[in-house]
Amino acid sequence: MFNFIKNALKKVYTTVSNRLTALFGSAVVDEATLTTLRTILLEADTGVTTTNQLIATITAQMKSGKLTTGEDLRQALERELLACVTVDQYDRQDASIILLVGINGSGKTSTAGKLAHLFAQQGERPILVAADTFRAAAVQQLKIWAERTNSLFIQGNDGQDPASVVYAGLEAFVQGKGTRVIIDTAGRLQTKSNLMQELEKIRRIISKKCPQTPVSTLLTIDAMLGQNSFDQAKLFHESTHLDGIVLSKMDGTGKGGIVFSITNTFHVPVAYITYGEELSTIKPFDPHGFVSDLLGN
Ligand SMILES: Nc1nc2c(ncn2[C@@H]2O[C@H](COP(=O)(O)OP(=O)(O)OP(=O)(O)O)[C@@H](O)[C@H]2O)c(=O)[nH]1
Ligand SMILES: [Mg+2]
Repeated sequence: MFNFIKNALKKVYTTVSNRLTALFGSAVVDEATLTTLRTILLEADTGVTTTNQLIATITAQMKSGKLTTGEDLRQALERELLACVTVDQYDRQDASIILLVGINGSGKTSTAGKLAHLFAQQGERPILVAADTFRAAAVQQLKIWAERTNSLFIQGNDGQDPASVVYAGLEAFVQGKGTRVIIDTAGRLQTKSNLMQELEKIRRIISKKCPQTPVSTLLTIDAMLGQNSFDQAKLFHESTHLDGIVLSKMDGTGKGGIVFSITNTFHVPVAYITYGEELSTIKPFDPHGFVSDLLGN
């Protein structure tokens, strides 16, 4: 058992796991068992497309006689869910520049602070860049996280071009004032073309100023929004290159299936999950641990 932050995700695990465990106890798996499995997956936010794919694969295995007991079903589901979340794995752990994007309230600023904490604990010196210049309160909010994590804080004036604040942050990085740059952006860009232009401008500044430095663009998604978060994820996916997803507020949902539908739909790996208001409530996503705990292994 991996015990992947089991307590924090209790809500996810107890809601989904208990129902699955009951199915895995079946002596014989039949059509009715798979109908129940389908309902559990859908209610866990796995989404219609991903759920149908999973059920189709498992049905084929049942029909060919390879899957007859509840234990066979557990193994098959584990294999398929793992395949879903390991096809695309997050490989930018070493990125020195992290750009956080996402819609209003999805958890960008909190994630920026939590990442700073995570890196600081590993002996790094984070630089937090307040590129959300649309609201003074947004800058203030990040400043508090910077103080809590002892990070260098870079801010601009109200309404200043976000890209120029990013430039100032990169300048500090190039001068050796920090080892990781974490950029918090605004979530309130109304149209896709606005969004695309804004993110492109920031990306351009980064590649000009730090051409050799690995960059990671992370999209924060509020796990509590479930399938409603898909339209937003789609907007960002179409507007910029995404390296990973931060699934935020996992503590507030009993529906772990969102992990599978997001990765299966967008082919962008979950990089981190967040699960609370505290500094330490962030973890790199561990696909094996997550699946194992979800299945009640
Ligand atoms: N329970 C819980 N709440 C969270 C988590 N992450 C963020 N929140 C809360 O969600 C709300 C929005 O978080 P922010 O970090 O401000 O989100 P944002 O994307 O920066 O929002 P904008 O700047 O308005 O676009 C705040 O009230 C946070 O405290 C989490 O992991 N768990
Ligand atoms: Mg914010």
